Amino acid sequence: MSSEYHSTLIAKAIAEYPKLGYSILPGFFTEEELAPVLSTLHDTLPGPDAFVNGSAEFQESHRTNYRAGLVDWPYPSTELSLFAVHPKLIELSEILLGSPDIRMYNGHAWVKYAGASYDQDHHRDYRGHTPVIASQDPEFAHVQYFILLSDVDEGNGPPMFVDNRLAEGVPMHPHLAPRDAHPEFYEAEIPGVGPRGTVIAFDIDTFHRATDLKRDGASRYMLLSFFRRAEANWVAGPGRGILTEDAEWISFVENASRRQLDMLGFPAPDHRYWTDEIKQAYVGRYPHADRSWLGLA
Ligand SMILES: O=C(O)CCC(=O)C(=O)O
Ligand SMILES: [Fe+2]
Repeated sequence: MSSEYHSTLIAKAIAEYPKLGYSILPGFFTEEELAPVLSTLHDTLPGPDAFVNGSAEFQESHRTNYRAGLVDWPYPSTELSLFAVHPKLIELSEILLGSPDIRMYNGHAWVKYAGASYDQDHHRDYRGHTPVIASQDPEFAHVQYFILLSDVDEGNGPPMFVDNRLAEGVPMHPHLAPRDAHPEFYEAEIPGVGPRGTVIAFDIDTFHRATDLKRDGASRYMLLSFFRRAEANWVAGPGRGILTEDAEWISFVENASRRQLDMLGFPAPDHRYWTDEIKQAYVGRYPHADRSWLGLA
């Protein structure tokens, strides 16, 4: 986190994000940091040739459902689950949300293939994040990340972003900005391209859209991770959530740092919640988890 290049990316995000509503950070994650994630990626998502070589049924599911390649956090790969709350993302979120008191509230891993159709109108994403309306008050801020796990260029479906200053005064509802209503968004849109390891941070009120993968045989791998201010607890994705007994969840907890557990809302180590009885039961529930922060050996 201390490299000079990383510091320039943080400075870029601080300068751009409040103004544009998004910031594209190429090479945010190094090849070294990506390696364990890429080597286990296909435990969670099918491979790049899965569509081309896939059964008629596989192809049909991807053609008719644009989310067919989407898997909700926590993932079969623990490396990937932990990556969703990578210390560098936590650090960036603290900066962009303006507080250390934050949560990771949902995430997805998503593969897309040329041949399926993904093209969207510009939209804001809050409907999938809260049953109410996203607030633009900084105290209740969200930040969304698209983390590119494959190189993305104009040929493999870059997401497009609209400078938030163009959307000033546009009410939060309805969430869609169709082409005939807002042609200026489509004329000025910026593609979210970059080499794998690129992180795109964007705000909950930022208009953006998906595009088709135009190059034959192309695929695109992306991780989505969403953070919010802790107090904005009306925000939570409709994904699998954290109330799960699945092996994916248990493995995540048992391998996460204490700071990563903070992101999921685990009470702080010194919180009065932690009675001796609760500590013992917690250790029973997660037998392989670090317990040193509970004062237990
Ligand atoms: O996958 C993408 O490029 C963007 C998808 C998106 O914005 C959405 O489905 O809401
Ligand atoms: Fe979206």
